[in-house]
This record gives sequence, structure tokens and C-alpha cells, in this order.
Amino acid sequence: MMTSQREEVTIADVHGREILDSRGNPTVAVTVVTSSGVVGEACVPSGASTGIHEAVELRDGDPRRYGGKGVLRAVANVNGPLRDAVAGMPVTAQRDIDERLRALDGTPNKSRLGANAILGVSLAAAHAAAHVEGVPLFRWLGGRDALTLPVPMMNVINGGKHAEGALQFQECMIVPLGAPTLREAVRYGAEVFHALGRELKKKGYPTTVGDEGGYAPPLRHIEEALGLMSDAIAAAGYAPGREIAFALDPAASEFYADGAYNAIAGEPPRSASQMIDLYEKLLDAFPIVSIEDGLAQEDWAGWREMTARLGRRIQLVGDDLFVTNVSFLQRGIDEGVANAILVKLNQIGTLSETIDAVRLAQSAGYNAIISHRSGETGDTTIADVAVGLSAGQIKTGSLSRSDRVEKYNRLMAIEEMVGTAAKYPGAGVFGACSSVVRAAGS
Ligand code: 2PG
Ligand code: MG
Repeated sequence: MMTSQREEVTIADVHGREILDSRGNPTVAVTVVTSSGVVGEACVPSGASTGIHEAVELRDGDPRRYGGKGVLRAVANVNGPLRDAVAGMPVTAQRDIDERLRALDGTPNKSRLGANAILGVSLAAAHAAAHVEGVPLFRWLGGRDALTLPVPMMNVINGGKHAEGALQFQECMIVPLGAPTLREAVRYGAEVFHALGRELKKKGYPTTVGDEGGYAPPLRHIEEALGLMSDAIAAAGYAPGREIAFALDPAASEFYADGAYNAIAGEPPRSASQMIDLYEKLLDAFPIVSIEDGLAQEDWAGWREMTARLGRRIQLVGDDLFVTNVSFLQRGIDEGVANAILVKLNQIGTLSETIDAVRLAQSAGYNAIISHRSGETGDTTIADVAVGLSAGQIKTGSLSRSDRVEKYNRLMAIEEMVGTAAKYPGAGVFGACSSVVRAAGS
């Protein structure tokens, strides 16, 4: 964060309210007002395939409202104890604010006051601070070094918990790593998204979309999904593996039961080694650059084997495995598990702890991907966080639905603000993974 000359501007008021997310479920919105009359606002997202060690999302559990999913208790915590804790603090002192919020909660997983309440205050304060300093949020976070636009992983086929299909794999993504700029990457992505819609139609599949704005056809086998995506890339005039590569988030914790993986409907469960065999087969057939949560969050032995076998070829991302938490990430670094972390702000619950996770990853040579949740709002904070922390990658869904597209629109605006100094790293972010570089350059 930049050094502020105006520490005297303090938090005058904090106000929380219950709003709806993209799935029509309640979530928390927070407004912070400063002593100088400046306002900062943030809305908190919500996951469906949540990791067991994530910070706790506080819900009312009152079946008479929103089927128990109301967040009035979290909102009351914002408007009561959390407000009282930060009122009068310098708004630019983000780390102190976050530390105060964390200490007030007092639990390791923010279960007393709710990570949804705490994160809302943390992010609204950051937005207010950026306004006070008169700079966009990405610049408040990264100063003059914030020049790198992230390479997006775009989820064009939704499965698992995000869609009502047969596909167990949760996310089949395209990665426009051959684009020269973020703006062009968005165009490549949108063109392929529409081409994929036409391919699906041709084959008689529905083109309705899932939670993250990608299509949700009733496909059984992951190879079929990747085949359709390859056809769509070609139909849009691109070469799979050159301009556009693939990334997967099987979200394997969701289909892991009794020590085995039910990865493909109708096929017998697989062991961790058999899952890695399956991934190897897919890597040989398709230009895949990244697999996230390829094995379950509790299967650390499997993860060690997967990293040993695939870690030089592709990016292996820990989402449920690391839950944006430096303790889990440190364990991964120590044990040689994964080589990248998915970063979700509400998994940990404050901006400062999110920054700590990204910095730890970067210092250990792990990639960091800033990510949305499957339940989102119009809030675009993650776009600024991705650029502000020079993360190099973002995961923010498909090329439809405002809850996803708003983030791409914000990134295009940021790219314009950065101007000629803007960098789009493309295949460079996967540099450590040899086969990826070959795929991108072939
Ligand atoms: C994931 C996310 C976001 P959810 O698993 O990576 O795509 O899903 O928010 O449902 O956890
Ligand atoms: Mg995931």
C-alpha cells in the first residue's frame, strides 16, 4: 500500500445492509464514510463449493427468511461491534483496521462475527482510502508498480455444483494467453464463448448457462467438453494452444468419497493415482495449462504425487487446499505441494490477510490467481486487487452475466488508465511450466 500523507482522515461511520447476490441469496454490503465525507462501498461474494477450512460465512439460520440464508446477524455485527471498533481510526491504516477487526472477532476462522461481515468492512475501508488519496483502488494497493493486467481463466462450461448437468468437473476454462493485451484477451474469450454456443446448438445441446455464466450442457465426459471447446476455438478463428489454452477446476473435493474420486458419471471411482493418470491423458490430448483442485483438500498424499508427476508440466492450483490461508500455503510450500494458489478474499476475511497470502506465494515462486466466487455481485474489487498486487492471473467466470462481465469491464478500464505502460504477461505467467511454453509457442 502507498504511504499516506493524510492520516488525519478517519472512519466516521460504517453501515451494513442485506442485499442479494447473483444466485438470489442474501449477502452483505458495507458503506464506510470518512470524516472528510468520502464514501467507500463493497459487496461480499459467496461460494457454493466451499473448502472445509474457509473463514465462516455467518448466516441467520432462520427458516422463515430466505430459507435460513439471511445475513441480518452479520449486518448487525457490521452496524454494531465492527463499526464501534474501527470508528475514529485513520481510514488509510488498512493493516491496523484489519488487525482490529480480526482481534475483535477473536476466533481463528472469524466464526463469531462472520467473515462476510468483517470482509465487507475491510474492503469498504480500502475503497474509501483510495478515494481519500484520490487514486483508483489498484493504484492505492500497488502504487506505481501496478502495471500488470492479469491473464484471465474464463469458465465457459459450468458443471459440478454450479450447474445441473452430468459433468462432475466444475469448471472448463479458456485462457487467452496468446492475446497481446487484456482488452484483446476479453475479445478472444467472448468470440470463443459465442462460437461454443453455436457448436452446442449444432449438436442439439441446450445453451442455458450455469452459476458463472458458462454453458451447462448435460455432458458426461470431460473429454467431450474439451473437444467442444477445441472446435469452438477453431471456429472462432484461433488455434488451440497458440492463442487460447485450457484450464480446469474439477473441484475434486466435491466428488471425493471414501478415499476415491467419482470423477466421471457411470465410471468406477478412481484412486488419486488413477486421477493423475486421467489428467496425464488429458494433458497429452489438449493444451491444458492449469488444473485447480485436481485432488481433494484432505488428500495431501495424493497432492504430493500429483505435484511430483505434473508440477513441471502445468500449473497446479490449490483452492480448497489452501483456502487463501498462509498456514495451509506454508505447509504446501514445505511439502512441495502444488505450485499456485487460488486467492479468494472471503476465504480468509480481510484484505491484509489476502495480501499476505499473495506475497507468501510470490516469495516462494508460487503463482497467485485472484478469484471470484460462484455467488457474486456487481462489485469489481477483485479486478483492482489482481492488478494492484501484480498477481498475473484472475479467474472471474464466463463472458456473460453482469456479475462476471463487470470484472472484465473494470479490467479494460484499468488497462486504459495504466496506458502505454500496461503489461499483459500472456504465456509468460506459466513460464515455469515447460510444456505450456511449448504449447503456447507451437
Ligand atoms: C471455485 C469457485 C469459484 P465457489 O471453486 O474455484 O469459481 O467456486 O465460489 O463455488 O467455491
Ligand atoms: Mg476452485
